[in-house]
Amino acid sequence: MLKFSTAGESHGEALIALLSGIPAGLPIDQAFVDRELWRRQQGFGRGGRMRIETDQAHFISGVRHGQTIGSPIALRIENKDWKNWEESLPVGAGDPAKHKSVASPRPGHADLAGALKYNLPEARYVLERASARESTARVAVGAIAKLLLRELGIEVLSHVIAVGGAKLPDDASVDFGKLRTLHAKNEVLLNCADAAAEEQMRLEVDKALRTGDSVGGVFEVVAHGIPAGLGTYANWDERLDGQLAAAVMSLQAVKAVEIGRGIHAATAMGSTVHDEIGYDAKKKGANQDSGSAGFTRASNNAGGIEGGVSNGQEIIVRGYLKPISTLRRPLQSVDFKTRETVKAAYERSDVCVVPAAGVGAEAMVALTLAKCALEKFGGDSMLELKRNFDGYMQQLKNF
Ligand code: EPS
Repeated sequence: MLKFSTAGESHGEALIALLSGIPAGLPIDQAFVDRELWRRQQGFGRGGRMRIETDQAHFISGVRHGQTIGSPIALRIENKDWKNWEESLPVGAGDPAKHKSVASPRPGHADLAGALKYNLPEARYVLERASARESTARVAVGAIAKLLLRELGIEVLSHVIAVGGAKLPDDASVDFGKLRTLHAKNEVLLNCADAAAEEQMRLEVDKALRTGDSVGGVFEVVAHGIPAGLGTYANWDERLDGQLAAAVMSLQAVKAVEIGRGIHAATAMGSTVHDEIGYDAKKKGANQDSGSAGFTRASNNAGGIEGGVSNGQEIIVRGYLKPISTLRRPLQSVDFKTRETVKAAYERSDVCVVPAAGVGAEAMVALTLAKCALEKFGGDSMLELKRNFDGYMQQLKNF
């Protein structure tokens, strides 16, 4: 069973991740893991914090001589900003005069609900754990899931399809090759595959920057090379779409998740939405199509999942991100101490994080797919996993 958890606070000493269930013998490419962390830090609209941090995964256990050994993998990512917070957020009692409180909760953030829940007089500790800084640890373990999926011929990437009112045109064709090109870039503006749309998105972020506002958007995660048969309709909690939706919804600031063209489909006629089925005997034996047993589709509005089961098409998951809730021009709030109407607290923040959230969602999708793949194929070593996987792929070819 693939399981992971994270610990750490935004301005604490470090972030920690623990991942168990990865078979022995998976080569760990440290440069790949760190590049994924770098990708999460990019994008126009990121705040000053990203100039302080250079996120890198320090492996503590579970990896020896460059490979997994079947034991739990523990890793640590340093918060370089910690040196600026050691006195205001000490583990010991410290000097209360140095404490930096969050005196009035920010609408949209966890501040108020968290303070009420944990009976805290103000929101400092709430912010520290609710912050999207935590997604760094998810991206690190997500990178390991991606390395595992790569061994099965599966890749997971994302792109940005909307920032505020600027959108990638509906008819823009972004195939997986274009996503690979985007992924290879060493400079990330808004991670959009269309230069004209990306420029419009840049203007949206610019407007938010100039006006002390923030802006949200939509990212799309695409999983390529998925064979038919991951997930099942047999039990509600084993449906792949349900698992993916929960995984992506759990990311900070995501307020809606869509599989394929789900939102469009809800208001369209069935005849225009469902993906007609064809068959191509030549494709059946070909490697690139072995996952759908030669069956073809005229479209992929289902986003690669029907009945909670992958159908051999690309899996497409979209995440809808609310605008960051910390505003330089804050909204109305109430002072925790006096209960007087005041402006919400402001602390250095990002203005737009849609590309970064897309990278976080890639990690969550990769972890979910890796979990489902391990449930279906099993194996304590990579040799055993690949043998089981190859056997199933042969079965699909023979179908
Ligand atoms: C983040 C780092 C932190 C978070 C930010 C995400 O930056 P800073 O130290 O400047 O506060 O605050 O998360 C949010 C803006 C939020 O509202 O959750 C990161 O590494 O992604």
